[in-house]
This record gives sequence, structure tokens and C-alpha cells, in this order.
Amino acid sequence: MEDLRAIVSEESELIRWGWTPSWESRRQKPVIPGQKIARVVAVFREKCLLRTAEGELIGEVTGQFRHMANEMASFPVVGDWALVEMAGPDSAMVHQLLPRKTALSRKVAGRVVREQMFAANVDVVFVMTAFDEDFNVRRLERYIVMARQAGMDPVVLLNKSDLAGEDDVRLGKARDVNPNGAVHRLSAKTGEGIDIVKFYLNDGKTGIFLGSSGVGKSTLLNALMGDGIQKTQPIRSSDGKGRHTTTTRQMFLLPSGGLVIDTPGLREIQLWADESALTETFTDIADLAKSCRYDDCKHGPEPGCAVTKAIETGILSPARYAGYLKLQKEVAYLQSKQDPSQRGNMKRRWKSRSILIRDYYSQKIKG
Ligand SMILES: Nc1nc2c(ncn2[C@@H]2O[C@H](COP(=O)(O)OP(=O)(O)O)[C@@H](O)[C@H]2O)c(=O)[nH]1
Ligand SMILES: [Mg+2]
Ligand SMILES: [Zn+2]
Repeated sequence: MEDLRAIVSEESELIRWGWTPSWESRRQKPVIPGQKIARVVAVFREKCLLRTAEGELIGEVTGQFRHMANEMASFPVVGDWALVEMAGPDSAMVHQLLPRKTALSRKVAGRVVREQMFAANVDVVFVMTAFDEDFNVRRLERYIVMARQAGMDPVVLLNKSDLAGEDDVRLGKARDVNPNGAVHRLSAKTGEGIDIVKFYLNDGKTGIFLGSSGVGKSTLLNALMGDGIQKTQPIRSSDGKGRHTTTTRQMFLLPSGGLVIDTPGLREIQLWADESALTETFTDIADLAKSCRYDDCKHGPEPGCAVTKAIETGILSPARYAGYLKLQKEVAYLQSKQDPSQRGNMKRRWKSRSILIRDYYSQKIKG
């Protein structure tokens, strides 16, 4: 009886951190005695911050984990579920990660063509911009491609609505570049739209904020956290020399339920994406292209080109089409630079997830 109660309370604590029964089946084997389930809530250099049912631990991968890991993407990222073993009162060894349901990736900075995964098991991607000089639909498109690559319908948040009139045209412009996703006005300052953000995160969902520095991600997090932020903010960790290390990405448990990963602004968004993510981002262009007379239409001066016609008649903005071509070139370049043995990796692994999420929200909104 005692044991059962312990198990149930362990389970309910993990549920707050995003555990669902579906993870049970992904665990493959029962947890071996002495191992616990933990969520990776932050990553810094060689260590990570873990959350188990009992509390926070500093984690490190085992030698065997390191040995078996064949690529950077195998190492823990924020959002991962891990099987860990206590190594001290506040520390644990990470033995294994549960297979990810989703992951967000970018290309590593610089010339190297390699994937950098930066978050896993995210349910909702919030792409954030603001009613200020950050607003740029071409940049929005890049973030949307990033979310689509992860198999998710991005939710665009247009922050600082207190600086804009009710009928500000930028809302419509954001909707135009996210044809199959949601766009909401928000003010982290006045609280407008905050409940919508909470709604997306109900039932212990994990969200992530993507967007340039200055758009208000941390302010929104603070608004969602209420007074709780003070308790979570300073990461309880040291780098071994007694110094405090700050982390770049961290997951927060909201008082209203649900989890949020705050990210520093990605100064330049280096995409790690394939053509299918582009097609899903630019559904308007993909739909037009279906009406071109020739299947292999290059959308130039060919007779019967629906894309050219749409640009001429003002249905499709030439800037959006140019932005699409630019991204297509970038994606083609990534493909061409891929190590042939790795090429399959570019293919999206998270496709089916998207449909599930979409159904979930459409049911929620209808019901
Ligand atoms: N007017 C207005 N300013 C905001 C709002 N949200 C954030 N800010 C301001 O924008 C600046 C950047 O916010 P911050 O949260 O640090 O952005 P981050 O870099 O995305 O985390 C700060 O000066 C905030 O006070 C908002 O809704 N309205
Ligand atoms: Mg910030
Ligand atoms: Zn055409």
C-alpha cells in the first residue's frame, strides 16, 4: 500500500513535468531497480539539470552513453526524458534517453553543415515577434519553417500589442505568412492574450518560445510565472569550480500548469530543413503551383503558369515568392553539402506528430 502510494505520487509529479502514459510504452523496458525517470530541464556544457519526482539533480552522461553516442544529436537536450541513476545526493548519471517524439534543430553556426538539436519533446512552438522594429515577415517565415521541420504547426505571437492600434495591418501580414497556423495578438506587459498562451499549454504540454532577442520572450515567461520566477531563476548549479554557470535554455513549470522553454534569441536563424517543411510553410504557393499548366513549370514566363499569374494579379506578393525561392536555394544547398551517409537524417522524423496536434486543437476548439 505504502509503495503504491509512492508510485502514484511519483507519477503525478512527473505528469506535472510533462509525462504522459504514452511515454510508458516508449520506455521499452521496465526501469531497472535504482534507476529513475527524469526530464532534462536545462543543458550547460557537459552537464545538465534534471527533474525527477523528488527534485532537481545535476546530471552527466555515463561513459557508456558517450561511447555509444554516434552524433551530437544523441546527447541530452532540454526537454528530453532520461533514465538516470543517483550518483550523489544532488547528482545523477544519465544512462539513456527515451526516443524523442519531436525535436527542434538548426544548422550549427558557421560554415559547417551539421545539425544542432536544441530542444526535444516540445508540443507547441510559439514563434514570437512584436509590433516594433523586429516585425519582419521574411524572418517569421524562417522560424515557421523551423517549426514545420519539427512537424508542428507554429503559433505566432505578435507581442507588444499595447504599442499597436486594434486594426494594425501587421496582424494580417503575419496571418498571410502562416496560412495553416494560428496568429495571436499579445502583450506581455498588459496581459492581453496571456490566457491564450496558457490554453495551448494545458494538460502539462511543453511549449517553446522562438524569436529574436528583444521581442519579449522573458517578459512573457515572467508574466506566466507570476511570483514563481524568483524561485526558479537562478540555476542551482556550479561548474565544478564553485562558480555559478548560467544556462542558455531552460524549462519552467508554470503555476497554471504546462511547461515553457525560454530560449535566447537566435541571432541568425540557420535552418536545418528539407523541401517538405518549405511546402508546408508555403501552402499558398504549393497550391497555386498545382494549377500551372505544366507539371514541371518553372514559374517563369511559361504559358499557363498560375504562380506568375497570381503575382501579376496581386494574389501572391512578389516578396513572398522571392523569399520562398531564397529559402528553397538554402535548403538545396544544405542537401548538397550533406554527407551522403547522413542524408537520410535530414528527412523529417516527426511528421505524424503534426497531425495529432492539429486534431487535438481542432477538437478542443470545437468542443
Ligand atoms: N511595450 C511593451 N514592451 C514589452 C512587452 N514585452 C516586453 N517588452 C519589453 O521589451 C524588451 C525586451 O523584452 P525581453 O523579455 O527581455 O525580450 P527577450 O529578449 O525576447 O527575452 C524589454 O524592455 C521589455 O520590457 C510588451 O508587451 N509591450
Ligand atoms: Mg530573454
Ligand atoms: Zn508555374
